[in-house]
Amino acid sequence: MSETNPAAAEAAPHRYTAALAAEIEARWQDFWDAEGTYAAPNPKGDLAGDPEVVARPKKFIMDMFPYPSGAGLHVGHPLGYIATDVYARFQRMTGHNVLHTLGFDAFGLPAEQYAVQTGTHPRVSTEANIKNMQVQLRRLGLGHDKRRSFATIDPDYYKWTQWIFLQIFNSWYDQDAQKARPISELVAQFESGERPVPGGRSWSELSSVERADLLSEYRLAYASDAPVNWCPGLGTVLANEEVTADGRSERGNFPVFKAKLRQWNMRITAYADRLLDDLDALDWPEAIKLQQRNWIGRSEGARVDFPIDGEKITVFTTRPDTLFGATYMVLAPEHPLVEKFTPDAWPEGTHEVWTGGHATPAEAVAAYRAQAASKSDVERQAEAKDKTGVFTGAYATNPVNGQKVPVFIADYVLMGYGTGAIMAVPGHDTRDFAFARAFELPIVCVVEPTDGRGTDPATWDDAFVSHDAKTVNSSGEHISLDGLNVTEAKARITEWLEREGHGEGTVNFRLRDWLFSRQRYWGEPFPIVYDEDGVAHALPESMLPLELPEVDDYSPRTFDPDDADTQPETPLSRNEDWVNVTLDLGDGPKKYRRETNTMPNWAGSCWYELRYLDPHNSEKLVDPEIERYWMGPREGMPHGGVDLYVGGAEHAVLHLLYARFWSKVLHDLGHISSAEPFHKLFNQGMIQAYVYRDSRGIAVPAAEVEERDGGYWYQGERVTRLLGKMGKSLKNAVTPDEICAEYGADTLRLYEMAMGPLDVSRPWDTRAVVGQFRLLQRLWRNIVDEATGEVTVVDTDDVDEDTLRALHKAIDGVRGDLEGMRFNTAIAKVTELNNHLTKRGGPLPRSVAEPLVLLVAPLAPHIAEELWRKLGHTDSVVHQDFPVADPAYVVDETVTCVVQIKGKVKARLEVSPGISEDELEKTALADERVVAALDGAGIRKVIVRAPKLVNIVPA
Ligand code: ANZ
Repeated sequence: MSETNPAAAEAAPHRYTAALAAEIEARWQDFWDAEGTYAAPNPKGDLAGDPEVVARPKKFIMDMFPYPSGAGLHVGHPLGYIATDVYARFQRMTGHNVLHTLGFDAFGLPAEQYAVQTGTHPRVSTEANIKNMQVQLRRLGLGHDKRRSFATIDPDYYKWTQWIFLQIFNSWYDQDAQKARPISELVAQFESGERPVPGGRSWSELSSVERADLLSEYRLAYASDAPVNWCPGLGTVLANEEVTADGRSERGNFPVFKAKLRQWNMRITAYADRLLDDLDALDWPEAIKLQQRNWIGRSEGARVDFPIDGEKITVFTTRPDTLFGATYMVLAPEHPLVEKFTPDAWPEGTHEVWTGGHATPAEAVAAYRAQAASKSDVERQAEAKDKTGVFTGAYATNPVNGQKVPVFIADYVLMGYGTGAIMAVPGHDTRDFAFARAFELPIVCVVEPTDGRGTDPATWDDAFVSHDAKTVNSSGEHISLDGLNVTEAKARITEWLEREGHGEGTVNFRLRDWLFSRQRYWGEPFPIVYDEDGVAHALPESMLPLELPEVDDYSPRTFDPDDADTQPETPLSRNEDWVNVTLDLGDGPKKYRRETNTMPNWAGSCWYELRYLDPHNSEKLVDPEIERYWMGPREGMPHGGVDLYVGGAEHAVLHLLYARFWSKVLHDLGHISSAEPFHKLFNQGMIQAYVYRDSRGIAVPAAEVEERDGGYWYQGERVTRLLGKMGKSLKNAVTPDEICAEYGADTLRLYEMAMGPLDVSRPWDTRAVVGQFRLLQRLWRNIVDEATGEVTVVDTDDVDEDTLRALHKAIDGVRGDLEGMRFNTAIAKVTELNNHLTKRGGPLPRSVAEPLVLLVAPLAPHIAEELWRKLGHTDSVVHQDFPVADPAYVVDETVTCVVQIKGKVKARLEVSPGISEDELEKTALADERVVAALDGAGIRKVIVRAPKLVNIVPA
């Protein structure tokens, strides 16, 4: 490149080179920091500021904050951060008060595992990683309000995470009011008798343990002995979401077992309906909304009771209309009623296929249960055709026709969904069909096939599944559904079931309560202590934050990964001095034991948007007025929230669902006005990179691969190339630091934004970066004399038409593109304008140079700031008004209009393509040549075909 050529450098000492970029960028970054250029004023409090700025419309623009990993950033990480920064800068230049900052999501396993390996305290390594990342991010020129940054590990921050936990613990969901309310209001209802205490006793008669147990049935955060995913290899329990489809831990790939443990849970299921309904008003990608809807999984159906031995088995079905086709039942192997109904011996003549060759039902059940326990829910639900199960020896009664139906256990029915029991309708459910065929169970057709297969299931290869067909074979003594369509039949049967006391219509959700305990060190301690009766007590707010104690060993005790009979042992439990405390919780000093689990990694990211608003408030999580200002509901945003949230699509469900849930609880309790955290969500694509592998399949350093003879070579060996993720392990990471050193941050920013539409994944190509560097060099050269460093701009009103058109078209296009987050096309338009100016040559008029610099400012802020200063301005480019196009120059070039008189061409006019018929007629008739040709003759008729033809018929 020319800038490395000493002769060229001598001839052009003021060329835009990497060295000059580095100097400019460092200087402006220092300036911005010193001036607080990106400080967004609050309406009150310690961050209050200029009322004129506060009075502007607000924009709260946010990124999914990073985990400060030890590896630092590669060029893929800042893609979203650069995009939000460009967008935020544009919003600042179009009259908004813009809040844009970035914190760190800093609790989590990697730091803990590093601590286990090296003995370094997780805080020490995490803080070092944060420092390193801050340096890397600062180098990119991101316009963050740094006063608002924090890390989730800061005690000042997690104090409020703990405080929110207590809010949730101390509240219950009032189904009538459809909102959370303080638990004290529930206690008052029990005390006054307004709400009867289950079991018939009065509140005052209950012991403290009984009261606590009763309340934990209602609390939104509650401890329960729940079946959990216990992973001995990691020494911790995992949320369902952290377990892979084949029943192993996502992290570490260890086996995961179902075990019963006392764990904290969050009753997110209480909010299922609202989490679903409120999605409608959010401006999110449809794909993400769909994933949330599926995750919540609302199913309308019925609960139906099947009598058995004077008791009943209740099933959940979405197809009560098929009740006449229910020929057997299935319970989940773990269903608590299994033992109860299992007889001592097989009924006379029980088929060998049903018994599985076992001597007694009890033996068959025990053997099958052991087999089922080793499979994950996902494996059990897989659509495999070979269904397994075993007969329990019991028969129940189909309430609709009195028929005896055999009761099986099979692992395709899950305990955690519906009631853990189903009525099987093999004619119309694929899994039931496969099972019925395997176990030689009757199959009845109750929904008339519409595909011509006929109504005899003996001839079918599969179930007939349809929601849009007529009911058949469904008439009994008490009710008939024949001839009704599915919807009508569902309504009729549900009404009958309710009337006869056999069941009721119900809604079922796939969503489960959120398992909230982790057996980890590096997380938020629970602000909970247990008294000598084991009753959980909330710590008072005055005891927050409850800080993490020092321990000798950070790791949870891990076990033989295959040993299911182990139990977690938490790191915090080893610090006996911390665990056993004497506290006065209002009734005198007493001995307590602290909770020794910690919160899951999701906790800190559930509410961080709120803390950005008022980060130093020591009295409140956030001041209500400040929250209302930045996040309150407004036109088009009925639930309020952040104006723009950018991050990866991998957070479609967990983080976004948990954060929505916490927002709703805080909203219900009156702490915040917004009921949704993120109004608009945007998922950026990924920056991919080529992975080169040798013949053994091992990744080789991408930077050392040569391309020749149509192939790729590493150390003389041919290697293969595939597009994949970027990262250290694939030896293809490129760091922003390298690119900044070679070209500067502005070039890196432009390159990342120019690579393609933001929501599309794109391959990184270091060799292409120079293209954007050249754009900046030409921009610089259009304004600055490379020999003297002087600005070449001239003050003149005399600007050629072509240049005005190029300028205003660019302004118009770039404005629309930045607003629409189409950064790649915005850069294309800037490039086009700049190329036009380069070709035009000569000194640039100031009236062109200045808007050009302003157009570039959101994208490449350092060079823009430098040029703005060189153009003689003393204030920062950051707060200038973004240029507005003159519409007169935006319309396309003119088109030629032919004017005819009696069919003969008399004149050609250059007109705007959008000209109206009236205007065109007037213009034609006023044209000198036309006036001359008419020579005073009157006009009979004018035919106008705008914009290309005017035909005049003289009188
Ligand atoms: C009878 C029936 C007939 C069903 C038919 C379906 C089709 P969604 O839509 O996902 O809510 N089911 C209920 N509980 C289950 C459990 N714990 N494990 C496995 N399967 C269970 O699915 C509801 C349907 O899944 C229910 O409706 C039930 O089968 C089954 F033609 O009942 B259905």
